Formats: sequence, C-alpha cells, structure tokens
Amino acid sequence: MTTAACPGSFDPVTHGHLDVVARAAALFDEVVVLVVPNPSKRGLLAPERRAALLEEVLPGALGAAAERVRVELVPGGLLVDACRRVGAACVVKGVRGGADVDAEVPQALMNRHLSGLETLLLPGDPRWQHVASSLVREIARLGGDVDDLVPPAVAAAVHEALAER
Ligand code: COD
Repeated sequence: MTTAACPGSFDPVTHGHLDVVARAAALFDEVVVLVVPNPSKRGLLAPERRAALLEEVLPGALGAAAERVRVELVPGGLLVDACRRVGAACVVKGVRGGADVDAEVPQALMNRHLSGLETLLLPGDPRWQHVASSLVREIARLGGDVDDLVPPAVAAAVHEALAER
C-alpha cells in the first residue's frame, strides 16, 4: 500500500486544498492530511478546529475516496518525521504559480536530502489558482463573501472565529 501525505496549515481549508487532496487520493492507496501549524503565519482557527473541519468536509468533497483519507494534527517538528510516523512515502503539494514553485522546490529538495522523502507537485486547478487561506481570512475579515471559496461549514467557522476576536 502506498501512502502519501498532504501537509498544510489549512487555516482554513479551501476548495484549492480539497482539489489537491482529491487528486492525491486518485493516485495513492491512502492519503494522510497533515495539519501543520506554520509558526511564521498568524493563525485564525485553532489547529484542532482546522483538523475537525477537514474531517467534516472531506466526505462531501471526495465522496467514497474520503474513506482512504485521514487527518492528523502535527504539533511540531520536521515534516519528514511526521511523514515517517504516518508511513507516507511521498508528499503531495499543490502549486498555484511561480511563487509557489520557488517556495516548494527548495523544501522538496531539503526533505529528500534529510530522509529520501520525495515530493510530488501538482499544478493547482485553474478554478482555484487565485484561492489562498490568507485571502479567505482577509475577505471574511473585511465583510466579504467567501462562500464560493470554501465549503459552507468552513465559511461559518471562519465568521464565528472572527466574531470571537
Ligand atoms: N490550489 C492548489 N494548491 C494550493 C492552494 C490552491 N488554491 N492553496 C494552497 N495550496 C497548497 C500550497 O501551495 C501548499 O503546498 C499546500 O497547499 C498547503 O498550503 P497552506 O497555505 O495551507 O500551508 P503552508 O503553505 O503554510 O505550508 C505549511 C507546511 C506545513 C506544508 C510547510 O510549512 C512545511 O512543509 N513545513 C515543514 C517544516 C519542515 O520540516 N522544515 C524543514 C525542511 S524544508
């Protein structure tokens, strides 16, 4: 059985993330979505909430393939160690354009250097290439509509978290 990891901050999960997870599930027997809080990014949702939302929306986004996808919260440490723990032989990430490629290729090479872990970069679906969690947070914070960018439960959670601030 070949297992892939889809790591991210997922603050919050967007349709762009879900598209990458669905495509990873079409290529691998099992996918582990790793929720890895990024210390360099100011968070909105608690990491546990991000993981719970992923678990909630994956069946609707992936259908039967969601049975082969699980979600794990990674409290810290190296990605390669988290991948070893969950038995992932490969990392799958989405790239929306040149800036993502420039950021991801050094990380991919470093992860291979550290442990031999390979990375598969999938071009982001053009429908979601403009979508980033940071923009979703900003649009919601400024009173805009994020319903086309994230599943309904995620939009509700983002508005709720902003209201509690
Ligand atoms: N379409 C396609 N792909 C997308 C989209 C979209 N609309 N939005 C996001 N993505 C991709 C991103 O390019 C990224 O690959 C992934 O989805 C996750 O995105 P985010 O924004 O949720 O998460 P990031 O970018 O903050 O990444 C967090 C990681 C945990 C993946 C990253 O920080 C990481 O790999 N950390 C490991 C630390 C480590 O081990 N370092 C040492 C060796 S490099």
